[in-house]
Amino acid sequence: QPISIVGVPMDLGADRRGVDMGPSAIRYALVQEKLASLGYEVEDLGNLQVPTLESYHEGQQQLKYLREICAVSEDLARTLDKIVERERFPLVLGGDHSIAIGTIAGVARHHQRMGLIWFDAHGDLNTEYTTPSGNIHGMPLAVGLGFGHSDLINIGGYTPKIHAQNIVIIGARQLDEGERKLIREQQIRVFTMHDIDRLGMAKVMDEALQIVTDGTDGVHLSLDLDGLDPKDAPGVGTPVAGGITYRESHLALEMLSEANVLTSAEFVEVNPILDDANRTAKVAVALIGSVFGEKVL
Ligand code: DIR
Ligand code: MN
Ligand code: MN
Ligand code: MN
Repeated sequence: QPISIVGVPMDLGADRRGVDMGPSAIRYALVQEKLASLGYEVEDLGNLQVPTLESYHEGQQQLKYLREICAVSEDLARTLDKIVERERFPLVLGGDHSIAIGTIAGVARHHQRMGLIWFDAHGDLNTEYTTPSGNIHGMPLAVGLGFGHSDLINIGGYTPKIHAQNIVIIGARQLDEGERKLIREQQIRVFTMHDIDRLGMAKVMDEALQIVTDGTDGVHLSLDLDGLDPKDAPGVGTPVAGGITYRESHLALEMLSEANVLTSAEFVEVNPILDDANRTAKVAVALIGSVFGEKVL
């Protein structure tokens, strides 16, 4: 299937500048060339327009930049809707993780039921009532499930986009109290670092793939680079020690590729200002290779 790349230079959802340069960093690490070398037809649609942080007032303390993030999310949802209608595979480059609100709004409408893999050190399950930071990048998974501010959950004109029984979180190691409560109430399957250590990534992915494919007609991958260990992916705004290794993350994505179920993907939170000579963007491109079937032999 042909691939369409969209960059979203969003940093309003996080409190670290620099993540708006993520799409450039990933392009500089030759993402399009990687996909072309694997035999795909690729188009790069460029970046969506995102307002500059300095030109806006913060707005509400519990939902920073709500209005601007809603506008970009609607734009992204429309953009992805068109890509899917052209029967192309949408590959979104972030930008902070708040962009998942628009990505999911754009793709989920094309499925009866969409599975979702949330690869992250965090749960991104906060709402305006539980957020410790007010940063919307800590909320997109809750928003997809229909929890949060009505302007956010109704992006794309429908809610909820996804159902708790079809999602998995992989790599979690820092959850806020409100997130733990939502996980319990919604019975969301979370593979923490403890589970990955105990079961091994192969077993985790076997189980995860079962959950996201059971009764679904598509799967979205939302990969936050902070899911990886900061030793392997230092260029992220909110690093948490003790993460998924480079090798484990490749294994996970190779298994996902072999399952042949993926219908859309996004790679987020690459921050070149905090990085070490673009290492994290290079990791992102290597992982994208695995997602699209790159093999040693
Ligand atoms: C924290 C951090 N849970 C928050 N979340 C991050 O602000 O809601 N998600 N960094 O990727
Ligand atoms: Mn449509
Ligand atoms: Mn994260
Ligand atoms: Mn995240």
